[in-house]
Amino acid sequence: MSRIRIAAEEAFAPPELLDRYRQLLEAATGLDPGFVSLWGHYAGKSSQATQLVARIQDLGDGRLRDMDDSGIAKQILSLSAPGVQIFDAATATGIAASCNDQLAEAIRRHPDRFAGLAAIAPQDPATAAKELERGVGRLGLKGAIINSHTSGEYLDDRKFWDIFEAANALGVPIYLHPTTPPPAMIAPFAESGLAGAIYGFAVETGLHMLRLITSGVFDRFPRLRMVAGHLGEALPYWMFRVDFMHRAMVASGRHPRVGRLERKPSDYLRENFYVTTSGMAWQPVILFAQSVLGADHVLYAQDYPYQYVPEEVKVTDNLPISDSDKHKLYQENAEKLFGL
Ligand code: 1DF
Ligand code: MN
Repeated sequence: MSRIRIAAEEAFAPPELLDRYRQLLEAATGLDPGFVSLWGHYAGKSSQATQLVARIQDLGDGRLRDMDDSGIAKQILSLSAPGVQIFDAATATGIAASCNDQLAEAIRRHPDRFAGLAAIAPQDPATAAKELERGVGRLGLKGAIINSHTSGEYLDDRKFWDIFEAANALGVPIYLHPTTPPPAMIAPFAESGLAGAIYGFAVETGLHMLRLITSGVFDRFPRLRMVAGHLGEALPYWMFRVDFMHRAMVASGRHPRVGRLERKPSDYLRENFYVTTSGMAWQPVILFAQSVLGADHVLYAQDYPYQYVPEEVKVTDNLPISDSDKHKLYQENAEKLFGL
């Protein structure tokens, strides 16, 4: 049986953005230490970094060849972490728009191979909402990507909810992609070298997901759909304990921000979130995620070019699941979620 594989968390970064990152790293003091740990490495001179930077800029033949070599029919592209979220609001807004234009152009050249998510600047929520509307309405993008916290601020803060309002009205999902922990959280991660994709990403983004759930975002926007990578940043594993402790905390009135919700925390995770397998080509956890979230809410992703392993799809090809669930994982769920 021939199989279409769609990969849903695939990164690009135009030279314009990478140049800005390099300028920041050279000039600025007082930079976010997480940004320095990430792009201080990737903007460097190691052969791994050089190869990564070459791949991430390429929206043409090189990328298509890698997709062919790894069995990927279509990438859903998004601007690499931390995207524009480390710049001031005006700079971030301008770069987001330019990156979205370039992404749309690449998709126009290869409509059968690429789809994309809009970069937005949460620093200016009203303008971010407008850019999401432009990205979807005029550029044909399929949702937004937000690289977790913005200068230590989380989207449960109501000042950001214009963005949810726009996504909800457009009926498009928001991909909550990881980034390094913010300054107030990063010290024990950074000193041990664990701030990045090895672990810090997941801790920080899992926290962000749980903050969204417990703050009541999904009671205000019950149909809002969000996407998390890395099989849900470990939260699926925590559902039982979170439900138990949430119930106990609500009953005792233990904290003013842990209040009554219309559904159990795990219900929001199962109903409002979709997860992708990015970076998690490991059968036991994919099966676990499917079993607790449902096969309709788990999508394939590769995390190109950060975790590019050409033979990786063997793992998912060989999952002991029905053909119909495999079709959902590779194709059907992505087509439905992103409206491809
Ligand atoms: C890494 C991984 C970097 C992911 C990323 O963006 C990223 C990494 C800067 O390995 O350093 O998107 N990832 O999603 O796992
Ligand atoms: Mn990623």
